[in-house]
Amino acid sequence: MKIHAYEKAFLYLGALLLVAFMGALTYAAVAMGMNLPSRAGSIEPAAVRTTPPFDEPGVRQTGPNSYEVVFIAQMWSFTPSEIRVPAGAEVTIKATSTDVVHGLSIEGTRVNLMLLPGQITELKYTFRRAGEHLLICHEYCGRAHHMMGGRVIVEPGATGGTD
Ligand SMILES: [Cu+2]
Repeated sequence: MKIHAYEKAFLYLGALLLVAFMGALTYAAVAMGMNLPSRAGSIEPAAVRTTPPFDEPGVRQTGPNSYEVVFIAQMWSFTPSEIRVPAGAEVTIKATSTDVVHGLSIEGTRVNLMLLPGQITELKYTFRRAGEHLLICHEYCGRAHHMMGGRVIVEPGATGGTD
């Protein structure tokens, strides 16, 4: 059986694209350090406020240029509702919900998390530029969902400027 030349070309093209996309994914994950929000453990929703690290929500420095931010989401607010982190630092966000499903989105960034009761969600992120971002819940969570928000203030970092 003879394979038409065009058919063969398309087969090669398909294979080539697969390799190219796998390469792009690998590059993003390994070289650029992009990672998806991941499930970082389970937690008893009723005991969130007494379970570390959620017993002390907020920002804490964990290294020379790394920070941990712990958020609790509940109807209809975030604790804390305002955080300050330096630009250029590696920020590990850990968050969970005490009641229903909430979302945690930081406007203008790729931070977009689902917060499920019983689950800890984690994401590493670096804010490149100083500035202010809205923090919003993007998962309808009841009557006052539209009130559920806050602010993320990125301060000029030691390493970066305000580019
Ligand atoms: Cu909501």
